[in-house]
Amino acid sequence: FRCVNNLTDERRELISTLPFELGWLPMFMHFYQGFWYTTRQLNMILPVQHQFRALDSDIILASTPKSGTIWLKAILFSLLHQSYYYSNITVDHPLLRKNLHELVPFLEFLHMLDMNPDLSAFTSPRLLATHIPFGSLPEFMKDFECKIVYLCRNPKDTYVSLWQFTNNLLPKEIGTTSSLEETFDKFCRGVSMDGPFWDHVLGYYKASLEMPHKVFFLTYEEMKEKPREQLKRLASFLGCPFSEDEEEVDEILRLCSFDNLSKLEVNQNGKLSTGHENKSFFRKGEVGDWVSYLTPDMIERIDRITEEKFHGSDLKL
Ligand code: PAP
Repeated sequence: FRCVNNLTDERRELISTLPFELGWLPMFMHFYQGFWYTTRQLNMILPVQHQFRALDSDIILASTPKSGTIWLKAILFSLLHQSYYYSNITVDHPLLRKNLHELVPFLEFLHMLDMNPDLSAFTSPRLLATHIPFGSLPEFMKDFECKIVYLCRNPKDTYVSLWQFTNNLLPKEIGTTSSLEETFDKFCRGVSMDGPFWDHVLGYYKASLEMPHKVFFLTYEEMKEKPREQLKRLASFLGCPFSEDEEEVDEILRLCSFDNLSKLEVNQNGKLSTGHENKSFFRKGEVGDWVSYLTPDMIERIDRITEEKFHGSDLKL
C-alpha cells in the first residue's frame, strides 16, 4: 500500500480483506465485487461509490480500458458542443488545446484528486467517463435517469493495447517490457485492470438490452467500420440529432480522427496531472493489430474464452 496516497484506515482495512495477486506492474491487484483493481484504482473507486451524485442530465461514457475511450471522449465532447463551437471548429476548438482526459475527466480521478470535487463548473449536460463495471456503479445510479454510452473493443486488441500501455509505465530499472506470456495469462484469467474483461462487457451489454433508452452499447470496431452511421445513432440517443446537412458529421469525425488528434502539440508533448504522457493514449488506433503479437495458442485460448463467456448472448467481439 506504500505507494498510494490518501489511503484512509477504513479503506486500508477493507482492501486488506480482499483476495489479491501481483498485477501487471510490480504492484498488487485486489478482487472487489467481482473485478480486479490496483490498490490505487480501488482507492479511487471506493469514494466514487459513496460520494458521486449523478444528475438526470449527466452523460457517462463507460468503457473497458484501452477500448478507444479517448476517441469517444472527443466525439461526444464535439457532439455536445456542436452548435457552440461549430463556427470556430477548426480554429479554436478546446480539443485542439487540451487533452481529452482533462476535458472529459474520469469520475475515479476526480474523486482521487479531491474528496468532494466541485462539478458545478461543468456546463450541462455534464460529460464524465468511467471504467467502473456496471454492477459497481454508485448504488443510487441503478435507478438513474442519466444516460450511459458504453464502449468496448475486441479482447485481442484490448489486450495488446493494454500490454503496450503498461510497458510504458514500467519503472526504468525493471526493464522496458512486461512478459507477454505472463500478462496474457493474467488477462485470460481476468486479472487485468477492471477485469475480467468479458464480465465488464456483459454487465453493460445486459443493461443496454434491459434499458436501451438509458444504455447505448457500442464497439470500437463498429465505430471504425461505419463511423458516420454510429455517430448519427449516438446523436439521436443523446437527443441532439444532426440536421439534414451532414457536413457537421464529417467535420466531427475529421476533428476526432486518430490522425488529427495524435498530431496535435498537446497530445504529442503534453502530460496529465497523473504523470501520464498524452501521447501514450495514441499508439496505433487500428483494428487487428493483435496479429503481430499473439501466437496461434494464445489466439485459440482467448477465442475459446470469448466464445464460452458470450455463449447464450448474441454478442460478438
Ligand atoms: P484508456 O483506457 O487509457 O482511457 P483508451 O483511450 O480507451 O485508453 O484506448 C486507447 C486506444 O485507443 C489506443 O489503441 P492502440 O493501443 O491499439 O493504438 C489508441 O491508439 C486508440 N485511439 C486513440 N485515439 C483514437 C482515435 N482517434 N481513433 C481510433 N483509435 C484511437
